[in-house]
Amino acid sequence: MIEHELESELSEEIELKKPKMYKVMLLNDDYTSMEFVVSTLMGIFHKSEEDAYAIMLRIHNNGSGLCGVYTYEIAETKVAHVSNSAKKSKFPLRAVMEEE
Ligand code: TYC
Repeated sequence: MIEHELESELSEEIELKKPKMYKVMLLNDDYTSMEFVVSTLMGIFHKSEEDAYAIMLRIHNNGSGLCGVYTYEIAETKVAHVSNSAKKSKFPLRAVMEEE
């Protein structure tokens, strides 16, 4: 087998074992209530109330904060759920994803 074939098989195998991971971050804004952010972190990101409160404060103080690290499709779904839930409650809360 020629060398590049071996190499691509090897890298395919590595990709199967270790998918790219994506950070999902919430962004601060001036209008979303702190309570809504805490609920979002508990409901969508499965944080405890204590962790959710600490993460919400970090976002409020620093502009953004890490909510979790997921594979591409799960991260996309989290971002979409935040967007739909915020829209429903008329808050401008936004989540973004970023390759780790
Ligand atoms: N800054 C908002 C306030 O003072 C609270 C907030 C926190 C909004 C985190 C968004 O991702 C956010 N009500």
